[in-house]
Amino acid sequence: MVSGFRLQIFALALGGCLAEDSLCSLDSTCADEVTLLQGMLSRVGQHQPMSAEEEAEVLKEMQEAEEGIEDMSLVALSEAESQPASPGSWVFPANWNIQASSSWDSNYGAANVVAQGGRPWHSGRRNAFPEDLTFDAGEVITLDGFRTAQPPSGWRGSAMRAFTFLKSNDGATFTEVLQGEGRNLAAGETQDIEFPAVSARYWRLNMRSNHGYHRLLTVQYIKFRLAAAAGCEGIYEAEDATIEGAVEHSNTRSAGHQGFTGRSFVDYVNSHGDFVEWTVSSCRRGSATASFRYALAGGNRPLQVLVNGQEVDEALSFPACGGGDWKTWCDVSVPVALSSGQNTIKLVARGQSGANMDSLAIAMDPGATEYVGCFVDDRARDLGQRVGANNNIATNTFDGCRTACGNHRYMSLQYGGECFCADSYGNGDQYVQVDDSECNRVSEPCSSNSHNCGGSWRQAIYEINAAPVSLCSCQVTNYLGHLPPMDTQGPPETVTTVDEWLPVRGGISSLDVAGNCIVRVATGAAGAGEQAHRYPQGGHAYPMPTGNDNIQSMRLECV
Ligand SMILES: [Ca+2]
Ligand SMILES: [Ca+2]
Repeated sequence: MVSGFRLQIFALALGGCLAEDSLCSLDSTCADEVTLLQGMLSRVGQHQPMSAEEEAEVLKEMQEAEEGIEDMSLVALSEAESQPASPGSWVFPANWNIQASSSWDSNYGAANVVAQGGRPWHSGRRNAFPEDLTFDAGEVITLDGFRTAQPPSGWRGSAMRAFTFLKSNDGATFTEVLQGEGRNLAAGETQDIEFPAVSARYWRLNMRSNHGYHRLLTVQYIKFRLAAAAGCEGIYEAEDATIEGAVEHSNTRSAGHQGFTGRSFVDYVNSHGDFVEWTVSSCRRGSATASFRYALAGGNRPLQVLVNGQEVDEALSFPACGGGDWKTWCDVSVPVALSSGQNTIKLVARGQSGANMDSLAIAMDPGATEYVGCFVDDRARDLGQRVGANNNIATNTFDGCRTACGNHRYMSLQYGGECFCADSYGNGDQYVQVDDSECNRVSEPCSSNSHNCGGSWRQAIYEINAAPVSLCSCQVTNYLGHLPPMDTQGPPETVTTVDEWLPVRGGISSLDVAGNCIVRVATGAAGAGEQAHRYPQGGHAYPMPTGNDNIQSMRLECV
């Protein structure tokens, strides 16, 4: 018979906060949910010292784990990982100053999180939550994510659960970057936490709960993902670029050549092969406008334009600036597609000498970085109701629509400036992606102020806010202990694993499900013979629709 144990499933502490329509992001707070969470945490054992038995168990586990580590020294960072990293890459916080609010002992200190081998960082013996890991990068850097890993064996349930990631410029006052819930990582597993790019020198990971392991935390390593910084918009002098054939004008005091910027300008000499090549770093990927400032007294002196070695214009026209002299300066522009990181832009003489070249200016097209693509729309409206028509000056540009869309994850411009906001797109088979050219309707002021303004039943979709951190984790508390990790009777035990079939010993008599969690059950092991019935939010008393004794496995899913 079914024993009378209670099974309570209560939610995802931040469930409401992370629901689809209410992003818990940089711009919104989740005060109610945090209060709820704090209340829950206080009930599940905050500030309780470890018992002697628990400590003995932890020590035993450490001993067992260490037997599996052949080389007890930390594995040195590979050469590649100690090289300067480019945006988008995951890096260890090598050479950073790292502090932990507590550590088990010096063998399990905070410094262990810079390497992939050896012992993990392990929080202290008598400290309850919260725990902090604080990082000083030594300089201001831009991040858009971090990755944590669990030790390769043991310490199940010691991964962080409720956390807040913070930043600081002075190391004293920290402000929130994001908060969320970490998954219950299996041994050796990693998780990536992503957020909109943000810059700071000091970073802190504040961890307020774990997934059930003796109120202690372990982290095998942490990596951080460097984001492209502010981008590469700006002015780059020709005289600072790589020059071949052409020369930097030396007589900078000559009356006939005044008005240049920077130190001087570049004088093309030969009719073939002379070039100026700018190398620009830290670019964000996307479409941009490259403008060249030059002086030319008369005629026209076209130059070949190469971006990252690819020809984008065989002979870009550089007409005379109109003053009939060499001190009147003007600009020509060419659209360019920039890659993330470093790019080269090159002007080559192909048959005749070039004008006097002063500088290059790079400006990203508004929305270029955020652009997703061009998609079909119809009267049912993939992104919901229109927010503004294309003659609405408040919303008919990228910046205007973005402001109107607030915390929504996506926005679109359609038909030259109609604005839509939503948290998803492609909500129907008909909303397929099409070529960007179908979206490029020219309509002002949209076109001059936006990367792409959409077309007729074609929408240019932009991702304007980061995805909510997907950290749904249902919590199962079994008061008599028929669920893993304890499948014998004992004190209340918590299970938080989601999306995985868990064994149930002795069946289920009743369920309480709260929050964004559903429960499936099966009559066999590992989901075999799954019952059609799912148990959504709410109480489910004996007898269960699917029977009781016959339930051998269950699976928690976030909805
Ligand atoms: Ca010349
Ligand atoms: Ca110059």
